[in-house]
Amino acid sequence: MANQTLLVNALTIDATGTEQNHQALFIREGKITWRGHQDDLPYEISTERFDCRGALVTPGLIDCHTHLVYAGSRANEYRKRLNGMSYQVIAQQGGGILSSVEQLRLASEEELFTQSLPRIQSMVAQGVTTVEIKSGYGLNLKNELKMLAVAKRLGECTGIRVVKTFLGAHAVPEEFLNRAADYVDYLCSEMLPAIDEAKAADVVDVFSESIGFSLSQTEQIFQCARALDLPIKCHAEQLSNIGASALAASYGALSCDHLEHLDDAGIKAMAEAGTVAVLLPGAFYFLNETKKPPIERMRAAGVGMAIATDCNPGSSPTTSLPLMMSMACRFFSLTIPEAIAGVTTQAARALGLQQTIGTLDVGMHADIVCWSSIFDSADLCYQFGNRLPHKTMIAGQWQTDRNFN
Ligand code: DI6
Ligand code: FE
Repeated sequence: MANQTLLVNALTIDATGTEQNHQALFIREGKITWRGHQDDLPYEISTERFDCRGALVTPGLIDCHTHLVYAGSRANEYRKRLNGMSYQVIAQQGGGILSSVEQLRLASEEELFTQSLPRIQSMVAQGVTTVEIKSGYGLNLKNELKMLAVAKRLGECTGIRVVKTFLGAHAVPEEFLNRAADYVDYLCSEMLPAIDEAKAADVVDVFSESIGFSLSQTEQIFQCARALDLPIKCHAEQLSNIGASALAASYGALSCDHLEHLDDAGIKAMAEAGTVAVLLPGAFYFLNETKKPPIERMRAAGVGMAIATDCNPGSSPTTSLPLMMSMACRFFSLTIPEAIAGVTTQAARALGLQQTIGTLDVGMHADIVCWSSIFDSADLCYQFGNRLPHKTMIAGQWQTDRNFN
């Protein structure tokens, strides 16, 4: 019968990290409808079996923080940084995010799509089935809409789920130089309502930072998002602590991201609000940071931790979520189960999608990755940077058929 698949002999891992052998999953009409030990399969389920041969099967990976739609490159800044110039100084001198804004505004929608497509394809090839994509290099209505339109198109053409986030508050554009307050007014009164009207974004994000937007500007944007019923996220405490995470949590933020400088007040507020901490070890590595997010204290407080690539041209030019898992284990001392949860269940929570994706439970969308050469779940983090052969299913449809048999 069409629209159904039976996976058998799968190695799965539960929320505690315990491995389970000989698992079967039955998928029908795009959803998981049965899961358990294959010996317990009900007799009614009789269809052609797909034998996983004891290899690992995980939920599709979720990259919950990316800026993958961008134009051009910032390799020139990389050279400067290797010579000792800091990310902050480059930004203050008009480089950084603003140099990507300049390149993006010059690119047509078609060029932007063509340049961004290989990045999303590379993610899909590494097991990603849902990706969050932020705007934030347009910084005016026309160009922010252009970015979000490209994000939508990338989802349509690859089949991957895309969550679109409006990050108009990423930097103050040149035409508002030294007039950040005016830019935030423009964002709140014109850009965000128009983006909402066009249904171009699902979430609103703010880069709340000493070199970004202040706490009161951040709150103004959160209020505006709340009035439009849009969920929020926040780039918080990446380079300094200004209390952005506690503020975001008080607005019920889905996630606070980066968090190298997070303090106890922020941890407490996030724990109480159920706000997920999104760890971005690629940016930590690439910016040569030494201050780590307070993992132990977040763990003790029960703050859920997700892991993402932060794929962007300035601080994390990578598309490899499995590599980020490995870095989160090595740099931030996450356990293997935490790293796997970080790109599945916790990443789904960071996008507000935990009811439909991120686990292999019955009733969830059948977004599934078969890791054909992995027989120990630790291998997902251990073999760092390798592109492992796999077979990926999104909503019950196989996406790739690479090296499996
Ligand atoms: N934090 C980041 O890591 C990215 N944006 C942000 O607010 C970096 C964006 C860039 O440098 O282009
Ligand atoms: Fe970011």
